[in-house]
Amino acid sequence: MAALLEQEARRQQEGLELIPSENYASSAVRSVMSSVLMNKYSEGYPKKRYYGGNEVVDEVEKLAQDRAKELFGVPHVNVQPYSGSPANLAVYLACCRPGDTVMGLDLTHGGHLTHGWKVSATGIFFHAISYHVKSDGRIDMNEVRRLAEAYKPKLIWCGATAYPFQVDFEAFGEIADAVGAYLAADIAHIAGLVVGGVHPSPVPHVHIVTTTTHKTLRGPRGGMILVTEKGINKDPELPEKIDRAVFPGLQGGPHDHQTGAIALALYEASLPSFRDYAKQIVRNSKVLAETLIRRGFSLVGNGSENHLMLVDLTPVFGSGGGVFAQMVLDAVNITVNKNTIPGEPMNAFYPSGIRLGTPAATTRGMKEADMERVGQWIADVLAEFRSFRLPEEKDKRKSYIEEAKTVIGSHPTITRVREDVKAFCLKFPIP
Ligand code: DSN
Repeated sequence: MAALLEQEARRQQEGLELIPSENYASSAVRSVMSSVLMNKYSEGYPKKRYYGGNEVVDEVEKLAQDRAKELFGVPHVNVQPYSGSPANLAVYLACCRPGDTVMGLDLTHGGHLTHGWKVSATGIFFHAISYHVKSDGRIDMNEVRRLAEAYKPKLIWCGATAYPFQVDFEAFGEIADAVGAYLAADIAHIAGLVVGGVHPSPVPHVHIVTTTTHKTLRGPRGGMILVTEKGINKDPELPEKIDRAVFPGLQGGPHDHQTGAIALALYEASLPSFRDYAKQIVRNSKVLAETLIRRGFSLVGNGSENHLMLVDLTPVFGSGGGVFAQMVLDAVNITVNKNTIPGEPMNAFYPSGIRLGTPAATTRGMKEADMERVGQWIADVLAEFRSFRLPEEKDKRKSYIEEAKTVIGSHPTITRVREDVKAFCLKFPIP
């Protein structure tokens, strides 16, 4: 295990992390995460526990709750969800009955699995209707309105997992109010941008907010559910319904070490330096997007307004080419994830795009000029392999990809760029 930890630390130090949902928590956050708090069981909530010995844990949880309430400006928060998906499932349990109609952004258009996608429990147990983005990459609010009026959903999700623009929470709020739906904003990706003041907050417009704590918020892995004033006005029992849905509805004992680390991350996010961090994430993303566009790449929506971008690789590799881009970039120590693009011509396993983002690189102190350098490397190496094509015959794909891996591994451009990326990364320590 020690050897594996060392290998992973080296991989992180010598590589460039561009997966937009990843980040580096501070060493203080990591210390709390591995602290004695992990030894405790504390089913229930502060002052209402099923086990003894929770006098300290009660204070830990209250600290996390108070900091979240203050930072996001909400009257109620639950800090116990193990992560984002359990947080979202708790919202369904609190607001809906099995079979109720719900609405969310289509997965291949940037939505999350838990916003009602067919293979998720949320799509199996609920009648999920999807809305989409338009050809300009932005959410089709006319379609959202039309579907909401036609289907009268109990719950509408706004927020995304692969969407390069700001979300118009106000417009969603008007639509949800008009049809009497609960409106939940999943800000897992953008929570740090909201707190940092570079993305509008959903809080005035929605009833519920869910988030993870480890993406742009830069805390430990974890989740939170916030209930807004607007939510309590719609349904005074909403805080209690959410708490009951998390425990005992879905979870047992909360992870107290995670709660403690969330409390610390929320403190870090309240510091003025975090606002600078959030601004720099967005600036870096814009420069990376502009560099790729200048080098001839096609971006969904032609840019980035937040921390991420989606590159449509159909002009480079044809359909399903995201897998080649991920492999080529992996070979030069640049980590991205293959991703579907709106109107995906292939499927989620062989998608036609990649998703890139700047939260982790920005934590390491990289700035605009560095992002331009990174964009040039990406363009240089992808251009070398533009002849790769995913075979139409399904049974030939695996062997073609294996052969492609061998070609990539022995290519001189790859060896050169990998050394350049490594030397570059070593200049930017990780916490
Ligand atoms: N896995 C997360 C992401 O990468 O966006 C969403 O759950």
